[in-house]
Amino acid sequence: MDSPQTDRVFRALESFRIELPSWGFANTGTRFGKFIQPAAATTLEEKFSDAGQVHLLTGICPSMALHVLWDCPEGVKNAGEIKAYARRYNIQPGSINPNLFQDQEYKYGSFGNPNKEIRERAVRHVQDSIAIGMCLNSRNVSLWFADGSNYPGTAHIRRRKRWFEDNLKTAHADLGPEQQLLIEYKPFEPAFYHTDIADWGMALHLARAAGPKAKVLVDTGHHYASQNIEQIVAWLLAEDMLGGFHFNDRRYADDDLTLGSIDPYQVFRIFREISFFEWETGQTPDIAYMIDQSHNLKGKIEAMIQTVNVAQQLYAKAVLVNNEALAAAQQSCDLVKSESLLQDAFATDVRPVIREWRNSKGLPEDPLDAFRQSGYLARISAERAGRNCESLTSYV
Ligand code: LRH
Ligand code: MN
Repeated sequence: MDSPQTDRVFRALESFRIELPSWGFANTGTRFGKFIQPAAATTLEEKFSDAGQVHLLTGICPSMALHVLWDCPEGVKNAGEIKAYARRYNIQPGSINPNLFQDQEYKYGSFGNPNKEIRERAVRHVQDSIAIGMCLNSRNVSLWFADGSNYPGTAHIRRRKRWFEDNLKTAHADLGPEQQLLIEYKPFEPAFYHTDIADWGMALHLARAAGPKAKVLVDTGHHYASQNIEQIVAWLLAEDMLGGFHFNDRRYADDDLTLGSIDPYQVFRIFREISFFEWETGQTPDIAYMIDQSHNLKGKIEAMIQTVNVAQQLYAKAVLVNNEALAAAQQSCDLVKSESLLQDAFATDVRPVIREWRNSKGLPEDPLDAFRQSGYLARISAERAGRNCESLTSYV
């Protein structure tokens, strides 16, 4: 790599930050079971502590996303405790994720439920989540709705659409000056006939209908296998409606596997669209990069460090594409040249320059190895094993 390339990677690493999910540190499973890890985090403090380890070793994960009913069930009353953990473990509270999918009342939906009282209850939960975010100076309120149906004819799809428009507008009106709503789409699961916010177009429409402080969140696992995710990203960039990402990987559906474990070139192509947009427009889009994974088999902290490492590598590779040459090759329809410029960047080993950057920051060259040497895992395993083996009950 020549020095201009090294400089470009260093500049990219200076700005790249990725948010950790609190639920990625907890014992999670599938409907077929949950494999308890003695070291898993069960308390909010333990989640902050584990996230603090990942940030300490990588230097690029300064915030942790919170899921309201899992992390701050008493709402704003938990704010003081959360701020104390944020100070103690040097991790800021990140995006606030309401839980609109686990309460019995939400069997037939939340914002889309035919029962007016239940819709209002769901809106109040989002308003409470916005208030928590305001208390914690956290910018993003990240909305995912499990709403949908399992059988044809059982849901009034157009009426539910209108309820979503109205309720999102009501929520948007509560946002503080610095806050924004991120609307996440998902084609299916847990609903298996229709999902009310099933794709990027529906999320885009609803974000626009809600107000100027609403944008679209792209969860990489929420697409049909044959969908071109980077094209969706390019469109949302062009519309200035790309609010953020939930990164993970999948072989089949919303598998929530570790980023880059199945198709690293997919995430590279996404970062490349963003890097090309920045080069062409001179703008730095305000995008919230976040991880959304559930580590059912891998050690949770190791899986998180592995994910952050791979995300950093793919982000660095994406800025290595020679955009001048690419724009010229695209214009002259030189297909092989255009594609080769991406393949050359993707094939570039950026690990040495990332180690150099970490050195320059006083960070360990190999965060995973540093974690294994730290003794942190042995300590928390001893501290937490007792409680974890008891908790063979709820999902999270
Ligand atoms: C839904 C989802 C959503 C979260 C949840 C943990 O599949 O991606 O972002 O609320 O996972
Ligand atoms: Mn998600």
